[in-house]
Amino acid sequence: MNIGKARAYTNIALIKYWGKKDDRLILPMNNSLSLTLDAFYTETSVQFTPELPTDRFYLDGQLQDDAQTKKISSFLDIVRHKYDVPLFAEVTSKNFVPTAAGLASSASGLAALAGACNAALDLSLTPEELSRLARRGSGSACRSIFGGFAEWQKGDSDDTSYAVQVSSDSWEDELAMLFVLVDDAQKDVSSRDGMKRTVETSVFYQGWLTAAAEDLITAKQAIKEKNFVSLGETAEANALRMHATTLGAMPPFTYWSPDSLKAMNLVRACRAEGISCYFTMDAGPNVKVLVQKKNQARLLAQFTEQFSENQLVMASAGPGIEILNSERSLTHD
Ligand code: 2P0
Repeated sequence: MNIGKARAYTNIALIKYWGKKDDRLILPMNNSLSLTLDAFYTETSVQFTPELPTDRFYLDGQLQDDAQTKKISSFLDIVRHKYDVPLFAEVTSKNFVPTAAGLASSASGLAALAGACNAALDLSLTPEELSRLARRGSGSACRSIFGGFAEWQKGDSDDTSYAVQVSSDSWEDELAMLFVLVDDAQKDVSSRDGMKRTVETSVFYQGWLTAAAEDLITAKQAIKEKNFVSLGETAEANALRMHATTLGAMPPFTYWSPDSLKAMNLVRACRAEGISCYFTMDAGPNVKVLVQKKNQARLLAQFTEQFSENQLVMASAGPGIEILNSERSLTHD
């Protein structure tokens, strides 16, 4: 069988995916919109083989235990079922992150795995089909099939829920994102559990859905017009709205740490000094700051005064998924 290998870059949502209407198929409650970034990516190779009695998963050179292999195996089960492959697989993954920041991303990881399966099994999937497949592994992974801006259109079935490229006339090349890594600790509430609890219990959830639909329209218009202030303001407001839903859940929770607030306040202070920049946050305490490339040095200088250098990573817009090779194994072809 082939060894399939792919590289996928992580993406950060400017309009967040927060809540599923179908947990098994990973169908989201709302459309989301992201920017793929070049600083963090995953390379994964996959080989299905009759010689294995179970799936084997190596991450950054380490053989993973059953618990750590579960998410990979669940995804491989979907592939085996969908494409009628009665074989276990060896999966080798490497996360490329500039620091030991614990920023391993399910978006890049599951997108790379989907791409590697596509190559290993000679599936010749279209980008749309690959996005649908990656979605089954992790929702946000469906957006990492594309470079630049991507919109995950929620759809209402397995066939109709996938990401598409949002054309921007290469405007994303003028943008950058500063990652402020405020905390390495394991998060208390996974994004999967957090969004589920929020959908089921948050008194603010309906408000989130109404606002997110409007935010998406505004953000897409801002991209079309290359209006940085409008895109930034909308993304920042959207992130705060998502995080507000967690406070209205039962039991309530938050992903913010004191250092998250410190970073958010610094973004506001930078704006007051004339540096146009906007923050967003995901299901963890790290803060990401959207800025135009022309201002990135000034932004970085401000953050360097309050955070250590190894907490700060500047990223540019990144490419879509790349199939690296598709070798034929000499031993069992
Ligand atoms: C996003 N997040 O749009 C949102 C914002 C976190 C906050 O997508 O359950 O790992 O595998 O579909 O994709 C993180 O959730 O969740 C995420 P699953 P995923 O980027």
